Amino acid sequence: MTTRDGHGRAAGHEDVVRALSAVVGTANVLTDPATVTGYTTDWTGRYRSDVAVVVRPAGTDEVAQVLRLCHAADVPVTAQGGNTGLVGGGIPAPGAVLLSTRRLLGAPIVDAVGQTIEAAAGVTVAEADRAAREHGLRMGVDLASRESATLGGIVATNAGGIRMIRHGNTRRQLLGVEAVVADGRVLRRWQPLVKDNVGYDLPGLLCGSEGTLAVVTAVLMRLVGPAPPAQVVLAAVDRVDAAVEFCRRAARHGLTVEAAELMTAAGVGLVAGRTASALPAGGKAPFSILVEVSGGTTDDVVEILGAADDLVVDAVVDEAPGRRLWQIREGHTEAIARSSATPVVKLDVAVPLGTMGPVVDAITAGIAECAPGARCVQFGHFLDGNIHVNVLDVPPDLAGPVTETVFTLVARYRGSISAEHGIGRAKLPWLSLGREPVDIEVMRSIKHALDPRGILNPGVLFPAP
Ligand code: 2HG
Ligand code: ZN
Repeated sequence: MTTRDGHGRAAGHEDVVRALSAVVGTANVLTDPATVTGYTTDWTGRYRSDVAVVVRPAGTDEVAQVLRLCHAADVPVTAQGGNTGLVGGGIPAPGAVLLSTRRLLGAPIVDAVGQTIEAAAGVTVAEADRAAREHGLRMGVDLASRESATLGGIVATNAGGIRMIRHGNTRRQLLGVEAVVADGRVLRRWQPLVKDNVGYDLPGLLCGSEGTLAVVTAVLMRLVGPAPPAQVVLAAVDRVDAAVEFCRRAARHGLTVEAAELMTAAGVGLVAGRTASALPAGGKAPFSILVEVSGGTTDDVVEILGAADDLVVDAVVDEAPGRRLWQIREGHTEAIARSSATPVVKLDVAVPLGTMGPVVDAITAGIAECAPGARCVQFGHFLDGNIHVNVLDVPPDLAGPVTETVFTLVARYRGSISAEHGIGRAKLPWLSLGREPVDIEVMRSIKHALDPRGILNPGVLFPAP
């Protein structure tokens, strides 16, 4: 077996393995097919790679050495964090080395006064959050995969998550970054400052670059204050615009919307099964919303609900954290994966808020026409315009047409073909629906400037040369 670069040149597999072993130790260069499969298959089961080498460096210096030698040998490298991505961005092209960042560890350092955290890229979101909570603070980014998703991974993908409407996406939390560029140089922008206008925003540029510009080895992030007392409302609604209006009314009442999630009866039914009958409107209204609000009491929330019978069919309220209610939303991804006979077609779009109702309906109708036997489950962080479109039981030859149908529709409404999951391999053919030609050219120039040999994650974001 040989490893191959994007230009078709080949390097001996044994030579590469030997050289990598000299850097990270034999135990951290995995080649056994049974062991590497956990890294080379993605969570959805849709993306697999025949990659035969997984390297697990333990620190920034080892990452730099690995990249230096892969660069010299023209061997492509795909970095991977917790392997929780949904667009195949962490699954390498044939012939690449998979660089796992999971051994980039160490106790995070929290500055309680400046409200910042410094941590290595392999630390998970949940671990960082626990470290922050010891100082009465929290991570601003939270997502259902928090126990596996790593900080390097959320920076590489600019993760959004369930607190996005309140605190912003990962890029907004990122103050500094340490990353290794393609030739092995270590780039460090590490000021724990919210104001620092010296030149280009390189952390912001690497954030969301999906492993195509550098390998993130450590992050410096803002933290947010402690969670305020809050209430979690699970309400049944007939229309998407009623969901948006309900949040508006809560805000007019002086409450702060901490999270706002939309679900459909199909999704709630999959997660809750028979217990769906115990949910508002017996899980039978077309939509359910989960809204977490702070700044008031349960009585305030009940009062708002009482005056909202033009919007809300039925509702239950719980004190935060309201895990039983949140579980209905956070259980979607797994319940959907278990229920589908084929790998789920997972799309993640954003549309202007005012168009969300018609878009949700049009997506359902478009998919029914394009793939009549498929089931469509939509859910998402609706107040930021984000809908996760999951299509189950799609015959393999219809996965492309289903995607095309949804993206064309979203583009027509001036939406985004990737709200938070990235382009990865999955959305590559549709990049031009999301960005104009000059925009793509500028992105390519940046890629070329940082990675002229194209060894970093070829085939992700841009087609492999
Ligand atoms: C979520 O919001 C994640 O739970 C995953 O972004 C969405 O499974 C999905 O499509
Ligand atoms: Zn999401």
